[in-house]
Amino acid sequence: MTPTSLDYYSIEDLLTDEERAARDGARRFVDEEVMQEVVPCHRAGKFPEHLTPRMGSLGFYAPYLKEHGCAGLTYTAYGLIMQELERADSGLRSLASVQGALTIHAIHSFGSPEQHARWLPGLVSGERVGCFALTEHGHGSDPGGMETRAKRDGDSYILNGSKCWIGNASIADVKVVWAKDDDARVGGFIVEKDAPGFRAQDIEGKFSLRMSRTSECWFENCRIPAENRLPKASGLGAPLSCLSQARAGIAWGVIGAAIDCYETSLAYAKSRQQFGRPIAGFQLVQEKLVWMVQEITKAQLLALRLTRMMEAGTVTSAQISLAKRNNTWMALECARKARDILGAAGITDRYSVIRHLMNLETVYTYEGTHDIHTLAVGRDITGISAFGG
Ligand code: TGC
Ligand code: FAD
Repeated sequence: MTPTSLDYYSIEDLLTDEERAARDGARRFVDEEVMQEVVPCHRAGKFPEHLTPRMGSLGFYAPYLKEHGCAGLTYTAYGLIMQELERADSGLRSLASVQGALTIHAIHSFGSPEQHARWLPGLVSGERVGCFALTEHGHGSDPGGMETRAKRDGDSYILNGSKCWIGNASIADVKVVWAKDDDARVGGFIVEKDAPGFRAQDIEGKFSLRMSRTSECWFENCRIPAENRLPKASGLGAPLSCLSQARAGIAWGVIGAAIDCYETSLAYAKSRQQFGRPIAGFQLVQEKLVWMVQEITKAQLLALRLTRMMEAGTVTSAQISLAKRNNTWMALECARKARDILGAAGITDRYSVIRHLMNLETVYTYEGTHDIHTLAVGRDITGISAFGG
């Protein structure tokens, strides 16, 4: 199997056998079990739910963790798996991000041993669906302003508030909900399926990430046992640390979408004839293809160095911001150039490019918008916050 045809700087040589095997396994799964589902599911605006446990059985959720059935791979192997999933569709990678890097990671990092035993095995295997509810209707980029409250009442917490744009919230068995406690401190609270006072509704009319369920939800005197609070999560740093894991996965994942756009447009340009010759022979078309190779190669090197620093424990959150910011922008630009090369054919889902382009608009915005990451890096290098307030 050719793991990836675009490897202009022989990144392959920098991977371990275990990392190559993890990537090849994910690639095989995508080719054999996913690709035939993507266009029908995208058209229908549905996620193929049977893939959730299947991806668990393959070890795709938080594979960089070791315990509770997680695969115990390197961060680079995790990134390569995300790359292969996003080569198919950002919605597929999103499922793995929400289930693994966000929900499982939050419970693993901030939960007690009892909470680990209770929730992690079902989430890691994919038999139970998780979600990570941070964003609110009035607070997206500034989650610190959240209004959802968790009030202690004897052996319970009572949640009031709302969340918006939450992947899988309407079907999740285990919801990690971030809310402020009586001391106005951000905490993590597990809301299980059918908790009284919880209500959710899927968001309709999305043109982007259609193969993904996105919900808004409300907590109206939603009572949960006090033991469902994650004891080690105290302050906004807790949810933000989960975002770091997911953002690193995105920095790798979007490379998969970009490579698919490049390969699709290269093949098209070689076969499409205009003015009596293949359009790949025109200088302006070659410039677009070369731009894609150049930027994908730089993104691969950036992502690899990022996850190697994560493996060494030396990475900073600003370095993760830079990689999420650059690589998502790069992939979106590749999708736009590829769509251009395909001409009119590029606007239909006969080719994957327009689907990637629409998906990447979401990726540009979620997990911190492009400009929020600009300001995160700007604060890091200047020591001055430009976030406002
Ligand atoms: P700030 O003062 O900077 O930070 C508060 C505390 O958090 C710490 N911290 C981090 N810790 C770990 N990792 C990070 N990335 C961290 N960033 C900050 C920080 O050290 C501080 O700790 P302490 O102990 O001093 O209290 O907070 P701020 O209010 O100024 O906000 C900073 C800002 C704007 C960067 C942050 O709010 C932010 O990242 N905003 C973007 C929100 C966002 O990304 N939301 C994503 C929601 S989840 C989602 O989109 C899922 S989509 C998943 C998918 O489908 O793939
Ligand atoms: P806003 O914060 O309102 O930003 C709007 C614009 O203002 C952006 O261009 C932004 O860059 C700009 N802006 C904001 N503040 C500043 C500033 N200080 N300086 C300069 N410009 C600024 N959230 C979850 O918690 N869980 C999920 O599972 C989840 N899944 C999602 C799935 C999808 C499909 C989408 C689209 C979103 C999802 N999100 C999720 C929410 C996502 O994280 C937010 O949309 C994102 O953080 C941005 O928030 P916002 O949409 O409210 O935009």
